[in-house]
Amino acid sequence: MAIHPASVPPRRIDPDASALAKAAIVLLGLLVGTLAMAAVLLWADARDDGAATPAPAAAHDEATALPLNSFAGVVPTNAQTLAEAHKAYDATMPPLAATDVVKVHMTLKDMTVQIAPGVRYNTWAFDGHGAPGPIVHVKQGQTVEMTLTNGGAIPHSIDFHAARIAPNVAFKDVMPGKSFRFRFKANDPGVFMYHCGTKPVLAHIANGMYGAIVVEPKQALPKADKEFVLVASEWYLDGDGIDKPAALSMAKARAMAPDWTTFNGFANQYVTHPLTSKPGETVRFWVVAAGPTLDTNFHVVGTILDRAWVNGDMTRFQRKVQTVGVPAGGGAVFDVKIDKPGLYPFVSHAFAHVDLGQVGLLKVGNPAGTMSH
Ligand SMILES: [Cu+2]
Repeated sequence: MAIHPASVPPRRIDPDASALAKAAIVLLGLLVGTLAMAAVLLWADARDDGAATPAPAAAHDEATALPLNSFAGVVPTNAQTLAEAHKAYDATMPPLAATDVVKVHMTLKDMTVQIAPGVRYNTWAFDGHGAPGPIVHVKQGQTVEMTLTNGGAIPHSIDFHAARIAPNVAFKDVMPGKSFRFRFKANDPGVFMYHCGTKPVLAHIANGMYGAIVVEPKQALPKADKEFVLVASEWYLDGDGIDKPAALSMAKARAMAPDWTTFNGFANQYVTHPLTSKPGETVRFWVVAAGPTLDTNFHVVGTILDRAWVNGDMTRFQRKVQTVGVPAGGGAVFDVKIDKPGLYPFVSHAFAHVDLGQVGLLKVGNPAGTMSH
């Protein structure tokens, strides 16, 4: 079982043992230096995508600088097998409905899901399939008719950031066993968060009650060949979730010290099951940071964001930017056009997030040395 560094208590230094300690530190320093050099060499080697001889698989794995074979936090020893067996959340943009009114029905359910390989968590889930809830995709001007059925044990609600509506009317608590319906016209394009707004909101969002609604602008965007929706979020556990499912640690949530950070609810799932595109295709990422508290700093390793609709303002985009912050409760849209085959990590460039699982791969073409799945 791997132990997350955060769970290891700080070492005490005995001043009397300083000579031995110093020698050990020097040796450790040499070891770290050697390893770092080796890593840099591997990175440099595999980065040379013009090389005639494909690097072996292991070198490619190193080149991504990602924990392909290990996971942050506490995981079972068979984490890699469990990660491969996990069915990744489908990040593909669902099709639009042709009707003026788009009917969405979600049934809230208390359920145990995996949030990392072998790590179980007791969620309160929208639509009974864990976090995030389903991707809602509408066109600007369409009306969303939302029906919320509370199949859970306590009151819940749903707050759509895409709606201009009196929250005390539409976003009200729905009692267990009851349903509630409201409508709003999606007049503002962008990618928006939805979430449970029942108090304490921190607990309801932290327990998985969030998702994304994409409101596509009436005026067509530049053509994209592939479109993916990513919801960034973090998890705060009261235990490791291995022997028994974890529940929320409010203390960690308030301290903003997550055990795991994820895209679409499961740590590293798109490392094991990469999103795919062909060389030369334009890939569009619709990104929401659900939090509950932490932002995400969206970046694609090995390329530049060709277009960035910052803050989800669909009236203009920035060109050729490297990293864009998506605030908790916010959204943004990004286009990349990658010509050369390879594995391109997409990350929150606040790198503690990568270490805790907020990382995936965009597999462009069929690069040599790729993992087989
Ligand atoms: Cu709730």
